[in-house]
Amino acid sequence: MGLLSSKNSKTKQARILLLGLDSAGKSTLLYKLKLAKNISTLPTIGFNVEMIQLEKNLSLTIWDVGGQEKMRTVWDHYCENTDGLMYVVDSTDKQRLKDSSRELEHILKNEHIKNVPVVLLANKQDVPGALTAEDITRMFKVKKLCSDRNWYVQPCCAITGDGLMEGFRKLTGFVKSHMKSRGDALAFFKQN
Ligand SMILES: Nc1nc2c(ncn2[C@@H]2O[C@H](COP(=O)(O)OP(=O)(O)OP(=O)(O)O)[C@@H](O)[C@H]2O)c(=O)[nH]1
Ligand SMILES: [Mg+2]
Repeated sequence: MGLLSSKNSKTKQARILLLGLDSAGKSTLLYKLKLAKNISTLPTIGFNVEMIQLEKNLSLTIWDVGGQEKMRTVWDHYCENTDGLMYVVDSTDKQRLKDSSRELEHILKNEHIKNVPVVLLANKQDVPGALTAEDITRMFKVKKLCSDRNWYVQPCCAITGDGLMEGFRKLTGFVKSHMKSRGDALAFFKQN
């Protein structure tokens, strides 16, 4: 999928947290992106971590944390040092949309990810009747929920890979400007 493999000393590292309810498609999309193929997944107990480089000078360390109810209680412990949040929604799971938006609302209150940019992936767009990115933006009240940070809602399909690169590129762009503004603020405090 056009991943870059070269590394150089100027390559910065960004920590990306990949969250969403169980069965949203997090592990499927992570390995589609990493290996460019479909793997059959099992529910993630604990986490998967993979490094992916989509562009020169920025390497993403992606933490895919299991989304089952008992796992959600530990999401907070993964937030420290996070530069970007990728939140995956199963756009066909209409019964659990409220649960998903409640979990997103909860995690966004974590002090460690204050102002950290968010991309929501409206996954499983290959399934007829899936909610659109616009539906999810409205139902999750994303504008209000994310008023203190950069955000975007990207439709995708983890099986075909459609929309994945776009979603990660969007997040990467946000992450770079977030890191830069944080770096600028640090430099300012050091000088003054
Ligand atoms: N039709 C369709 N199925 C998908 C898509 N993405 C994932 N799936 C399926 O959804 C199921 C769950 O996918 P996982 O990637 O294991 O979900 P997860 O979010 O990692 O789940 P946990 O590890 O339990 O948190 C699997 O059967 C996948 O094949 C998609 O875009 N379209
Ligand atoms: Mg998983």
